[in-house]
Amino acid sequence: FSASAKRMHGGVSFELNDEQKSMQQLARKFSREVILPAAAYHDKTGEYPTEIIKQAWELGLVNTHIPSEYGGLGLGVFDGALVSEELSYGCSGIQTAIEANGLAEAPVILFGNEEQKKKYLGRMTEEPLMAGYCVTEPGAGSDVANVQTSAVRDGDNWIVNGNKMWITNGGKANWYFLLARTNFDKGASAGNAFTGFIVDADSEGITVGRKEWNMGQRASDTRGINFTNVVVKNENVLGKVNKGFQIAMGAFDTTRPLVASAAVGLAQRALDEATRYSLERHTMGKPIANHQAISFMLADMAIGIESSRMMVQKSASLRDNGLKNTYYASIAKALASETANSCAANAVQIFGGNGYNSEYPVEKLMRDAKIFMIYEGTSQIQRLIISRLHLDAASQ
Ligand code: CS8
Ligand code: FAD
Repeated sequence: FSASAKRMHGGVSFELNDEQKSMQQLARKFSREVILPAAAYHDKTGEYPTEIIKQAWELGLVNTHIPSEYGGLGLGVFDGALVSEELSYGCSGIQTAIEANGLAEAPVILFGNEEQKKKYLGRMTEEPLMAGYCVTEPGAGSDVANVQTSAVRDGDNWIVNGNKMWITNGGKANWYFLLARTNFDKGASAGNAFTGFIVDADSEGITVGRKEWNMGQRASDTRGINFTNVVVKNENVLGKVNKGFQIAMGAFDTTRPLVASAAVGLAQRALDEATRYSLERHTMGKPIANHQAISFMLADMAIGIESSRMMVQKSASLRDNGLKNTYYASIAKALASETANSCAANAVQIFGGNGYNSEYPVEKLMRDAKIFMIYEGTSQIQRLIISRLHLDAASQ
């Protein structure tokens, strides 16, 4: 089609613009040349990838959503998703460490006042610092409304007590977004019971637990955090008192498409590894790619990846255009995380015995993939959100 014929046919252009292409290329080059070769080392040792994050930060691949007023690139969700996919291709554990900054920053970007943005977003662009998002607790993960950490007003301060669990960047963060209960009326709804705070990680009374040794994404730092009589200034309240649940949830509308794009990155890596291997490995006198059972597995992987990437782009574009995207963000998150798991499992299958061995890259992909179905809301919780919104729409 000529350009004018394309216009006549209408529809959406899936072509990236030049800026998007160059951002994608930058992230791709960095991921393949720096992250990918270091991935096995960080997986085996669990060592935090401080130097890699620093290099990524210098290239502008960290904190991509911070607005330009505070020193960032101010990328939208769509453009950020291009970066997330590429970084995750190299190692989703290292990508998660980087992206957890974005999750902690999202509530500040969306609901912070000018002073808070200058202070807490500004410093992230001045130095390669990390941040963490503290919502989950030992007894409350999917059920955020059951969060027990409390914050009680004391003059110009709030006194925070409680335990958070599974906090990414927990031991590396300079500051945390924290969700705490501030309304103790038994009948108070979730939407009126919690407040969001920014908490300096060096505050007295914060004790960070051991690094958890997880199934996969071992480069990432996951910890429990105890808050005992931690004093937080009233100026660090985000948005309105008792309206923190909406802040914690609102952030996910930005970050779930990004988690989904990271899952796509892992899935694409699994497909590329499996394709290469299936062309090299011969059985019964031909490359295994020429056995239909194998080539159809590659086709299934491609189907999952292409459709997941489309959902990432749709959910991200809606958000960037100021439209409600909760339904699509959950569809993208559920679809892409399950695609990553099926692609990684297929890649292991295609590698045969070698796939089960840690000298080859795909067993790591399979271990790394599982968390995509758990963090930022499990696959069951995504279905809960999708079904609620679907039925709400159906009853109108
Ligand atoms: O509890 C909700 C939920 O989403 N649970 C899953 C929790 C989750 O996803 N946790 C992830 C933690 S972070 C993490 O894992 C990081 S991973 C590592 C870093 C990776 C970096 C890449 C729920 C189950 C969906 C809902 O719970 P309910 O208790 O049923 O609450 P609701 O009645 O739905 O809502 C209560 C109020 O909140 C408002 N709300 C709900 N959704 C939204 C969105 N935006 C804004 N506000 C929202 N999306 C809702 O409107 C209610 O407010 P009202 O004012 O009362 O009407
Ligand atoms: P539960 O809520 O106890 O769920 C257990 C099972 O029951 C799951 O299969 C779940 O899907 C299912 N289930 C629960 N409720 C329902 C329901 N209503 N309907 C159907 N099924 C249901 N949290 C943070 O706040 N910040 C972080 O940075 C962070 N990073 C993480 C990093 C890692 C490596 C891990 C493992 C977790 C992280 N989390 C973080 C926590 C993560 O978001 C939670 O683990 C997740 O939301 C699930 O909560 P849970 O573990 O308490 O499981």
